[in-house]
Amino acid sequence: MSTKVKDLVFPSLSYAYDALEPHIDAMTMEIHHTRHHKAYFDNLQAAAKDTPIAETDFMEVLANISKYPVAVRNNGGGHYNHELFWSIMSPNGGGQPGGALAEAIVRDFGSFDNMREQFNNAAKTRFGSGWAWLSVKSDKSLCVCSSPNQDNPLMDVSDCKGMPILGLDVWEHAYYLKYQNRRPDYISAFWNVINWAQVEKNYLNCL
Ligand code: MN3
Repeated sequence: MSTKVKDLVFPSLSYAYDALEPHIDAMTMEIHHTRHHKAYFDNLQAAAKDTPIAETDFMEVLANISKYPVAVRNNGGGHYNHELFWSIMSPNGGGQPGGALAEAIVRDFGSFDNMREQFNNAAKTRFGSGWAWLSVKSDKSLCVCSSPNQDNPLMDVSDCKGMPILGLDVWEHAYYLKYQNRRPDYISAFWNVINWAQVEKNYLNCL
């Protein structure tokens, strides 16, 4: 699916701001969506306005991000990453994936627990602000990595290129109100709200 930058839409959430309580609190969700994500979206549109970027496919922009201004890298990444993040969480989340994704996780990590441990380590050890990812590489294998700031594995600047199917925001704005400096507690809580049905859909779209 291709969407020009100017045709991107700021997404609404498919659940209420308090729906992920107690794991992610309502105030964090509301501020994160309506202020942080909205600012990335608006700033991306402002950077693209009246330039050829507005008419360019958003995925093409991300794939060639080194050729674009830093405002497009930060805000384009910010928009993409948050839209994915909202979609892979659910008040009915948690547990473990099934089907083809479960099989691929065992194939590539040995077990679900090994994958979770690698993901948690990537999220905990990302210094400063960034994201942890579960991605599908070009050879269709799964990999875990992290990226700084609003970068992601779609970008040509990434050292772990792939199609992200699960992402965790580890910027302090994602957890500070409830967890303060306890990033590991926030990372643990995240596993209770992962929407595995959506992650599996994302995985199948990569095959
Ligand atoms: Mn964020």
